[in-house]
Amino acid sequence: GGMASLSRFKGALVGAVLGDCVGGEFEGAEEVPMENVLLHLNSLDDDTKGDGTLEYSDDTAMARCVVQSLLTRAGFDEQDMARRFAKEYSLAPGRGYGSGVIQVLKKLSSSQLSDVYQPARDQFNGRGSFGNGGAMRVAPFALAFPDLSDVKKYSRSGAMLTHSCSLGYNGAVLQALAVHLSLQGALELPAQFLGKLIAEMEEVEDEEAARNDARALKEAEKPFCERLYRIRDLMDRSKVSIEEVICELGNGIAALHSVPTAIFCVLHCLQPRESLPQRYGGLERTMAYSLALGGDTDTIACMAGAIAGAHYGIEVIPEAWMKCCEGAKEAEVTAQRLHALYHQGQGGA
Ligand code: F2R
Ligand code: MG
Ligand code: MG
Repeated sequence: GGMASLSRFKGALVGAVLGDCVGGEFEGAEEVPMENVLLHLNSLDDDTKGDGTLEYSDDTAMARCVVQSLLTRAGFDEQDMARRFAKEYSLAPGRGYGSGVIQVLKKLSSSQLSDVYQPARDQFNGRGSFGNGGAMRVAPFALAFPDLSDVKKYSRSGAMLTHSCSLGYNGAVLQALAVHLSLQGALELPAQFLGKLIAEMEEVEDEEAARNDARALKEAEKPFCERLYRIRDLMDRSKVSIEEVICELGNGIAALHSVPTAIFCVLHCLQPRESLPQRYGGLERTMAYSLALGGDTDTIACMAGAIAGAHYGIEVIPEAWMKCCEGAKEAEVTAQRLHALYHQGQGGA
């Protein structure tokens, strides 16, 4: 499809759900042989499966809140979004939430709360969470706001409802930027795509709070930029092993150890790879590769799925995969409403 086409919107939202549902099988596994990944993915084509047998987790549960809030309020409303997170958690607490964020979600349901950002600030002795929970749910921000500066501003605020550490919310900003650029067709030129992300993040990380957090956590001066430069190095190598990717970029629950990894998965799978089936298209390759890294597989596949889906569009997503994943069909429908909101913001084009 063309730039910001409906197909790309659907691909992004459905790709994220697919990654979460399909990746849930291996979340927390240290080593995942590609053979096991392919067996799992092949089982989705099995007729006895289907009808949402693979349940979505917190990644999708929270993304759905983001979507509903952005649509209902026709923009970002922190009170409304916070309320939706709290309500969703109270109705379905068993979706595999991070152990820290549960405290925030419980406090957010209190009616006496005057500042919805305060519970997040209180996390981890006032340091705030650097988990990837802000990034895992951020794709809808890129689908609601056509303007890059709005994407940056609101994805940051949306993440800060639960993640007040800059290594948490800036991961969300990076993921939102990646979906935004992919939606514009920027992955046609991968080196330039990465260059744009670096240029944006150089500015995003050039902030007092970010510098302080990086120093306190003994990270590079601009941690996300540093990781993006590592991605550039990895892309320049003729061969890269799974072990090298895990070592350079990580596969963990911290945003710093998963958002750049998800971006790398998409870039690496733009072309056919020896370790992956010939019959696979780019989106299937991205899913398989994300799972084979092990670690936080549902979240890495969810984030990679959103970026890849925005690039390839809905047409490449296997029907059998859609049927197996809870919430995939609904995501396709709501993507249409986000598409309308996005283009309405551009003057009804
Ligand atoms: N939680 C999981 N998976 C593990 C358990 C699965 C489930 N309980 C089961 O039953 O199998 N997955 C989901 O959590 C991740 C997103 O987490 P989020 O929303 O960022 O939560 P939180 O609690 O804020 O952060 C996650 C952990 O990171 C560490 N951490 C964060 N900030 C820290 C800090 N400043 N200092 C020290 N540690 C910090 C803590 O261990 C947090 O618990 C996604 O993977 C999602 O799928
Ligand atoms: Mg999850
Ligand atoms: Mg996860």
